[in-house]
Amino acid sequence: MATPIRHLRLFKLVVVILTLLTAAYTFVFARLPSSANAPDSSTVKGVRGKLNGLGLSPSSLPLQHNLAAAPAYPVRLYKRKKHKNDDDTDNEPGDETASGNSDSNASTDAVTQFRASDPTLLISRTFDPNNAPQRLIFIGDIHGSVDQFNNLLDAVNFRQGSDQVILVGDLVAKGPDSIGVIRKAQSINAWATRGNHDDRVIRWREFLDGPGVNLTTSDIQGLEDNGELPYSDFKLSALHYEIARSLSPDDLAYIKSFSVVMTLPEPYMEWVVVHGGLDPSKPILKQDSDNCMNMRNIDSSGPVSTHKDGQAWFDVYAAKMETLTQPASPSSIGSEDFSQINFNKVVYGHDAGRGLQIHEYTKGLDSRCVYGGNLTAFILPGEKLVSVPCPDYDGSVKDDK
Ligand SMILES: [Mn+2]
Repeated sequence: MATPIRHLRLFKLVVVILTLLTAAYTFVFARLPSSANAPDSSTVKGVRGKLNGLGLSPSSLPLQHNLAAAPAYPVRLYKRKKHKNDDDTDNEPGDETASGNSDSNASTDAVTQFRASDPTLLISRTFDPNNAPQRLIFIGDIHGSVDQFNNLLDAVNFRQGSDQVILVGDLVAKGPDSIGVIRKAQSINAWATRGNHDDRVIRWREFLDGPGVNLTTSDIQGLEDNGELPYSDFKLSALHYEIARSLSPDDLAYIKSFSVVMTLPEPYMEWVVVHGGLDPSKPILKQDSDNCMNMRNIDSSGPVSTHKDGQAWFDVYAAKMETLTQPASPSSIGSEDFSQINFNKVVYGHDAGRGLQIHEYTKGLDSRCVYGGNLTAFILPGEKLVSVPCPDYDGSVKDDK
């Protein structure tokens, strides 16, 4: 087992070096003047203007904000708050990604390094001004249920070219055909935000293409048994490993293009998309990407993935939005608050435990597709909901803990 361990150490060293190089590169280029091909300001006026106010100079579309380029980002982007009673087996088995004890420090550090090199916290999408879509069709967590994905596209009478599909993440894992979902999504040019399961598959693939390239499955099993895999949420018994091995280069490039947060152009600038949720105490460019992909509740320590502590993140968010709409309160909000951003409505997924959650400011679309519930679409304009029934694939995820 000495060789794989040496490879792991080398991998961590390489990740550190690449992170530093990326930071240096973006430090230099973030300070160059905007390029001549900067977009018409009318297409991105609100969010872009606010981003400039935060010290960033987007110069190409879609706007992609490199985590390493923003000096104010937290250093530790992945450190998960872990609670002793953190038990989400009722809604998303396998979502526990941090073991939460001192033995996991090495794994947590490796994950943190990966996060720091992740280039896409936020993408601000734009439309072709000559061919803007007639409808936006947001779709909840598909989890490999490609037949239901196709059924839902039929049910909403999806038309390529005039409809833009936007997935809230977790295309993969749990269900029967993750690769089929990725390829279908790419074939219809769907936009997507990165779900925690998409992210885990990407990390597996980076490991298998890197330090794990010469390891057999039994080598990897040995590393898992000894707690020596680079990420604490890697489990051979879950589907992510096989999905990662099955990705074509096109598949991989497509899912790696998913940003953690996505903002939308006019006339949808009040909408933002994220897989898990947003932390209402932080401006958009200071969100923690791990929290954005995993949060369900917010307690006194901040976002948590559990339902058991604190309150639903969307209730905290709604309370915050209510304060922002009070004319008397802006002076108490701080210069880098949500008040700087034009959006106020969030489309998200991830919370099968609570199921479909349609509130004024937040639209939660995970309606338990993979557990025999529905797959749901939310359509703009009009805020119409369309659902199709799903079989219970739960048998395939019994080992995904
Ligand atoms: Mn999820």
